[in-house]
Amino acid sequence: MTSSEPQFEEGTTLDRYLMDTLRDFPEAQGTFVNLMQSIGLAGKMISSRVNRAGLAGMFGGTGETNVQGEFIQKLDEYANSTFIRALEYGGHTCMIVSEEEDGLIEVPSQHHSGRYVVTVDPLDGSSNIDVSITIGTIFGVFRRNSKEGGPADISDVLRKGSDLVAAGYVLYGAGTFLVLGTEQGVHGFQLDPSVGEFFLTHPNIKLAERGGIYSLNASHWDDFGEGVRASVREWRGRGYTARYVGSLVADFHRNLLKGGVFLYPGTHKNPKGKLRLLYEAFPLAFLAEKAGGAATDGEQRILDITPEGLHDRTPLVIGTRAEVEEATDRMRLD
Ligand code: P6P
Repeated sequence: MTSSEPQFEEGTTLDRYLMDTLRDFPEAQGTFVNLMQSIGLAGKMISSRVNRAGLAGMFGGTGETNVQGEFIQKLDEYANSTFIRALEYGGHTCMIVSEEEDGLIEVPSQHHSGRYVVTVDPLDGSSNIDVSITIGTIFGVFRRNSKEGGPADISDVLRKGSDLVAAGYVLYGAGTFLVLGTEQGVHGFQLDPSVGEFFLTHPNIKLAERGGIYSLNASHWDDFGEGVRASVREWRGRGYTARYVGSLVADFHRNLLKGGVFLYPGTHKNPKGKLRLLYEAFPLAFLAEKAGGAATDGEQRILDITPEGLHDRTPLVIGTRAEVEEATDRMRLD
């Protein structure tokens, strides 16, 4: 840890961390702190339900499909409504974009003063719920462009990923873990369910220049471009191991802590890949870069892209910088 990085005491809670960093911004009014506390509350509520899913009749689907054409799991619906409820009355958020909702979610008119716009994948990896594999909530935070006090509009979200001011995820796995990235760096907080608090356990998360893990769905091997295949051969030659959970937030989190690269390239069937730009790739790319890593779509930096629609998909290459650059340089030649 360099001296320039903020230092934290043992037992720092998320609230204490937020209040400590708030002091660095005298002009701040605490709105971002309130927003993050609302996100933390939603994470605790979803964690509690995920951990009791089998007991609370929360396995399985609702029988409906979402805007993506995917079957909605009961926990998807719960996570979506919980996250929206946690944000819409806090006075900090003016609009929400959710994977589970077709259009923009404007908060009740008396809260148009909220200065933040939040994008969310309420429960990424939900196909893994019924087999108890790690899943998670991914969120991104923009400062609104539109005038405070009035309604937000589409220009507040169809903008470059580099406009994000914060991003993170809540991981529901062996434990519940919140990772938050801001200009102050990337920090990890573990939930202690016995006291209902997130405690800072991983301050100043940094990615090494190069990792030792590659992560992709090898069933698409024959459909990948030569750039991906040549990169994977190189990494195998360097002795890398392969890991693939099939839950983006779990694969990303492992690579963030251990060093590695995740790829979900376009295929001939799905040239734009499967993952969503606005509420999956943007937040994770923000975190990867703040931790010293990189993220591209196989051609350009993810955070340089401006979405055309709320639910645009994108190919994704993300993680330790050396591998992202090696794969991207080759994929550009495909
Ligand atoms: P595949 C989960 O459904 C998800 O959206 C991501 O969390 C995950 O990385 C990806 O799809 C897995 O897709 O095609 O490998 O099953």
